[in-house]
Amino acid sequence: MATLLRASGACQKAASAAQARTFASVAPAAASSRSHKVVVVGGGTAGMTVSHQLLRTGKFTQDDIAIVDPAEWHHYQPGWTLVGGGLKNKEDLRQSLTELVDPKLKFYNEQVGAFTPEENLITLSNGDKVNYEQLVVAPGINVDTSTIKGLPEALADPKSFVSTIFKYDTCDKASRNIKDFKKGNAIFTHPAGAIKCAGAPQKIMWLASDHWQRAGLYNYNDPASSPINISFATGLPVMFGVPKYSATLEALRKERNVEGLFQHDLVEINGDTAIFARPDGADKVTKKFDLLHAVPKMGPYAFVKNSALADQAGYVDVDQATLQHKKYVNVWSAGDASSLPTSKTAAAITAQAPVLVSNLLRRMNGQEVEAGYDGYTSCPLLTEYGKVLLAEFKYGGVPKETFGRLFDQATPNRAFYYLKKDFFPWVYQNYMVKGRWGGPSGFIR
Ligand code: UQ1
Repeated sequence: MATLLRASGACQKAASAAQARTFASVAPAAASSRSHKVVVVGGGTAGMTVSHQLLRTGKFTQDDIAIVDPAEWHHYQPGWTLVGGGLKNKEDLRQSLTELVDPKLKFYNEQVGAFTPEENLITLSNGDKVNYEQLVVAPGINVDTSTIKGLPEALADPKSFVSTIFKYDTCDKASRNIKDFKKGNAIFTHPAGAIKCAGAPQKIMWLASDHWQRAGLYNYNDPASSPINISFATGLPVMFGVPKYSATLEALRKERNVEGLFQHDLVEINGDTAIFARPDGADKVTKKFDLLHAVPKMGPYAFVKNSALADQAGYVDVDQATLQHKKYVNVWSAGDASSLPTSKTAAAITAQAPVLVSNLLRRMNGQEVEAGYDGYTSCPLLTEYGKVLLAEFKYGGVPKETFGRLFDQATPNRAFYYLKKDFFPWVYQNYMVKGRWGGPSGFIR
């Protein structure tokens, strides 16, 4: 059925493209119909949440807002850790983008080729030009497996014990690897540099270690006589960027006898050898592994990085409190592609989207923008099957906890586990991407 629907969608697209060409040959000015009040680049978490929140204000009519994204599927990426832990099927965490985009929105199922902010237009990779009054740039970041030499090949080999939960294709391989693994060195990595969901590299390790402990293959209290050894090799100097939560996680690491290889940045995989770069030009370190969970380096897509919208690092250069571009006043950004100096998560977007929407509307009405975003982000950190530590913080790594008066959120807790496993995936797919979920502030209208 889904295939049928997709196929008929593709036919419609082909038909309307043919029609557009016919009109274009008669009247070249037809291109001006590709002009919208708001163009949103990206149909991921930030793009869908912002577009649908804008639409729900009731201030826009058919095709006033356009979304640009070349993808076929919209994924609930925070769920891929649960897939790696054998708790979800990856197919249940995706929705067809064509079906998800509200019919009142114009959907360009295309890649962006270039931004021309001086002329308020973008060029699609098929050459079409699209004009806007306001532009929201939210294409996410590139999880680039080729940043680690040998990783693409190791991931593609179905027999290898190398996986990553950061890719749709291999998040289920992680689960199979963990279940099939009986003996040897298991290494879990976390790269140096900014990544999305900075807790995930260790969430999958905590789930795996719990699984092996229950299977009698790993004994927290006696690792020397356990068939499996576990190492966490991280490019960072600490377990987590926020001291309050890092303290708990470091204590857990020691309690569970997981080897901590700090400031070890995976740069190459060669057979069963993992090669790590060290800071300050120190010699590389090599380690033998039998199971490797690798996290690729991530960074801005080239079409953003090489554009006039980017800051030095290649992210969309926006004000950290208003989400307005620092140079182009009708350009906005949220989510992973933005320069916002906070941890890149879906939870962060629950707080960013309403600020962006409100300021974009204020700008359209000629009002001043407001400083509304404090950097809120969150990481529900699975520490075992049945427990989650709910890290919530704002700019500067200052805790900003929703349930802080009820629970010590740094202590892993069963209620948070069900929030992460059942409630968030449900509220995301049914409310958040439809513009009806405000995160810690609850449902919208
Ligand atoms: C949240 O709203 C959300 O979106 C569905 C998540 O999913 C990825 C989260 O992880 C978190 C922490 C929130 C924040 C909401 C509450 C109630 C703490």
